[in-house]
Amino acid sequence: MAAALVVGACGSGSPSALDPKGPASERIAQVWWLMLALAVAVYLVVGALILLSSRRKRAAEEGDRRLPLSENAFIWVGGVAVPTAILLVLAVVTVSSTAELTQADDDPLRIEVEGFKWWWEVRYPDADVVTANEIHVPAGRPVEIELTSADVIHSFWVPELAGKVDLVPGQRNVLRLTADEPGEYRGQCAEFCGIQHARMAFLVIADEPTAFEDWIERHRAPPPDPPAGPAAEGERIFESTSCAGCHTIRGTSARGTSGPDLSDFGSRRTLGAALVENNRGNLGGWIVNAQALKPGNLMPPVSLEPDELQALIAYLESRR
Ligand code: HEC
Ligand SMILES: [Cu+2]
Repeated sequence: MAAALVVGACGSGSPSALDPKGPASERIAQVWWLMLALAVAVYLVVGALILLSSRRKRAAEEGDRRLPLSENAFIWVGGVAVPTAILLVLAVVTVSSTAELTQADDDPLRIEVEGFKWWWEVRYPDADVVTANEIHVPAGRPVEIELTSADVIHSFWVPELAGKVDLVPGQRNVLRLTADEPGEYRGQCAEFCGIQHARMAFLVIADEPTAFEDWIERHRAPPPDPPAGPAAEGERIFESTSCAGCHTIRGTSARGTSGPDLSDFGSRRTLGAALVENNRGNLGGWIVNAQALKPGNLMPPVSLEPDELQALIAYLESRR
């Protein structure tokens, strides 16, 4: 019953570790199913023994003292041999699976992810590209993600692609994953890290390999020409107000590091660590008062004239 409920709850809507989309999660799902099968088998056998023992008692009262097994043998088999065998099988399977999951691949794509309260910085050290909250990877190619944290312990979890690995300040942990097919895979911080822990999500976006190369090239190309029209005014406002103190935009004087890099913000699908869709309405609402969408996050409300807000929106959406 409990097992049926768990399986039922896992099958719907939100990403499930039982719906693997890559070799690492596939392996984890296999171990999960094996554990479930063994647990169900033990449950059924114990249930059957309970029924049997209730019948046996009645038989004994009637003077029939035949036993299928001596009491000692029963304890040795049911209490020692069988549990040892089950635990041994699970130990071998989990240890060998863990070893397989941590095995280095040849020529992986290297990515660094740093956790912040409550968002993710994403760096491609070999291409000198920095972005946030959305991790582009080439489908079919192994990826090696080096994880660390700027503040407290976070945990990186993309259920459809891999297991969880913690991001620990001052330490570098490695997670290896491959996305078999192009697609969008939702990730989530899986270690309680403060008030907006639940809204510390992200996307892994697996692109066709050529589309991924294009994406990297676009991001490492020299910064675009200074924007024109309202976006130009937006850049001036961004650089001359508090925004630049917390955010970096490549090719401008904005070099802040306490908020996400916004160099490519216009090409992101989401806003606020995969909280809402990135569109003009949500962006305007976020800039004026990010606290309304994500209470307690570390971006303060900003007071702006309506035309300044429009200019900032035009500017950020122009950065792709
Ligand atoms: C005190 C530092 C600080 C200031 C000042 C600040 N921000 Fe932020 N900003 C942040 C932090 C921190 C986040 C991440 C919040 C989160 O998701 O938890 C953020 C997130 C954002 C995001 C969403 C990024 C994403 O990909 O999710 C945008 C857009 C943004 N800020 C724009 C601005 C603009 C425009 C200004 C100036 C009007 C500004 N910020 C001022 C700290 C700041
Ligand atoms: Cu977190």
